[in-house]
Amino acid sequence: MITAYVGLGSNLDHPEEQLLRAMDELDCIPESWLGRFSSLYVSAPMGPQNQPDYVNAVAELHTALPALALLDALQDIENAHHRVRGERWGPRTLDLDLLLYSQEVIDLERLKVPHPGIAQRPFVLQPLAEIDGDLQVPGVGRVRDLLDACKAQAARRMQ
Ligand code: A4P
Ligand code: MG
Repeated sequence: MITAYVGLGSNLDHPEEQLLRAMDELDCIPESWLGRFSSLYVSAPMGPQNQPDYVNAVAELHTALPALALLDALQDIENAHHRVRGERWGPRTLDLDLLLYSQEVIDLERLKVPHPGIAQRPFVLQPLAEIDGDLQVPGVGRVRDLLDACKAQAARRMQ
């Protein structure tokens, strides 16, 4: 079994409900089950500012699927949430990013792991640190240290 980490994000059509439903759907991916998961966090949009605030979270997933098959499963879930692919960094009902796949480094057109930009994103690092601050992002550093060094605006944990 591989331990993977999935970043969840939404800023359209009841984001909290989108994320909670997606957590259940992650648990239904074949040969996989949901492990620990973070609280929900709110933050201002990175990228275009003319869109609602985002709600983000991170989930740990134990899986026997190869990385690309896992990406397919994540994209199936995004599509089931009526995800429409518009402008880059534009608003979305559900975004599922494969953040970490064990300690593997993958550099394909369709899949880059660790997810690029992880170190600049408090809305990823904060929920990841809530699960395990000692996690290593291969080639980048320890989650807790990346969060300390992250200059971007913090995300706010929801009650
Ligand atoms: N892809 C490559 N690597 C991966 C990976 N590790 N995980 C490819 C998932 N997908 C990966 O993604 C485009 C392509 O990336 C996919 O087809 C896949 O093969 P996409 O989700 O269709 O497009 P996108 O999300 O618009 O682009 P991008 O660059 O992935 O955006 P991000 O990084 O996902 O950022 N602000 C806040 N506060 N919170 C957010 O969550 N999210 C975004 C989107 C913008 N601003 C945000 C947030
Ligand atoms: Mg994405």
